[in-house]
Amino acid sequence: LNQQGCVVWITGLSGSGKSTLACSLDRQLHSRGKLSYVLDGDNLRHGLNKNLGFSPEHRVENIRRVGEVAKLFADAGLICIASLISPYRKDRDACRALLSEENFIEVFLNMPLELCEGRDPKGLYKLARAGKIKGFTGIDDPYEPPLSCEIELQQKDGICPTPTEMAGEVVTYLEDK
Ligand code: GGZ
Repeated sequence: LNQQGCVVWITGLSGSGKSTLACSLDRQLHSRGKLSYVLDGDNLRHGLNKNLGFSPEHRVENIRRVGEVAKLFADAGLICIASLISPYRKDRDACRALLSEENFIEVFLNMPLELCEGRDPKGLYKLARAGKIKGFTGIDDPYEPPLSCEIELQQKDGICPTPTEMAGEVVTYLEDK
């Protein structure tokens, strides 16, 4: 395998486009002959993490498990793309600490809450605003943005780059390394 394994950790609010970005990145890497694999928080909650909810304790455990699995994939030489809200800085830093510094690439998908809430693909923000979901990230549960991350993706002049463009930015970063 002519590649070094690593973890690309995508963090951001619900509805910021993490899963779409992860999928686009996965495809772009494949087309360059790279082996990658996506660990998506929402998907893993149907299997590996199906005994976990959204209390702070359960989120900590959710992120810990995914961090450990991501490390295993990276050890196996894959580019592991983890996409989770991962709202607490401490937990993301704990995942970072599992790998050597150059092999953990934190990508902050920094989309404004209003944009994410406006998208509301699953209607969860609406339920959270109505008080029907308690402890929703960005509404009544905190999101702690990274203080220093490898890549920050955001709107430019009020326009959001496409998932393809954003994935391209990550690919360029990986290629430069
Ligand atoms: C945040 C929630 C919640 C609460 C359900 N808070 O955008 P989605 O809908 O499709 O994906 C989100 C997913 C979050 O799972 P993660 O494993 O990424 O979260 S964490 O890293 O915080 O452990 C969202 C949905 O679950 N969802 N309830 N209360 N998101």
